[in-house]
Amino acid sequence: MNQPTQEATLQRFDGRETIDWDEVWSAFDADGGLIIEHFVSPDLLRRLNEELASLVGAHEPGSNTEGFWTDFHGRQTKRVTGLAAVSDAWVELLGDERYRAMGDRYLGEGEYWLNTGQLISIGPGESAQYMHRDELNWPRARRDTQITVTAIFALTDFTEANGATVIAPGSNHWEGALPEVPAGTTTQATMPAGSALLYDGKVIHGGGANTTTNEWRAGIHAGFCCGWLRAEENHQLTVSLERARALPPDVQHVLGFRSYSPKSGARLGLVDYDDAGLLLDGEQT
Ligand SMILES: O=C(O)CCC(=O)C(=O)O
Repeated sequence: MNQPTQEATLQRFDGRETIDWDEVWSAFDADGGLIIEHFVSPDLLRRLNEELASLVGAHEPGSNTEGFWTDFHGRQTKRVTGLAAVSDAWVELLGDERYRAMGDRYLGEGEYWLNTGQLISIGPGESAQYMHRDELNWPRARRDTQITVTAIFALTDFTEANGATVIAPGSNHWEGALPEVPAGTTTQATMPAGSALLYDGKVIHGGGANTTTNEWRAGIHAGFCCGWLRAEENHQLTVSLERARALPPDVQHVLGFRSYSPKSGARLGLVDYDDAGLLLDGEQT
């Protein structure tokens, strides 16, 4: 049923308090998304913004790819990738156990990659993004299989005016590859800087319009995808082996510098028919 059954809204939690994670996951399952305000500590938020400021400053809005992707990307939007190569603060957040719990729960413990860790800065005058499901990155995505889950970490306040993510709660249950979104079924993920929007790859959403004249809405769009899928971002070409060697093992893994080796048995992404991590640990050259 692709119709609203109640007012479109997302449940909210407060990261400064003790969170009942069963409640978080039941909101995730029911609505396809939820907000944890104050997820990132003020100190980590400050370091993220400091470390990423020059990258964003040096980046031009818009996309190099013509056609559909120009609109999807956003003409007034900056998208910066390769963050793990330069930001220790991002590496720290990437290892956050509460964030990783989402991947472990929905995709299997340690059985997923960072799909992309992408700083999205929506600029003044940007129009609303095409509404989509993240799972449609992979054309054979099935309605009954969970292949991707995402967090958007707010680096600035997200407001209705500056482009807070538009989301249709409950659309994770809607039938069809990309059904129409009826009027009245969406809400905006407004949240203070430091908050996290966690959502299901099946939920229909998109960046909001930025109707301000001078505010940039910045967040890190950081999804996980199953280890048997090709990730959107090619982390192994942007993070050097030298940098990778200095990262914590769980971050090495989620960036694809270690192989996919699920409990069920398969092994993918090998080097010399062994775990790619051997390249990092010095047993291979
Ligand atoms: O920036 C946002 O709020 C959402 C962006 C998004 O969904 C995307 O680019 O895939």
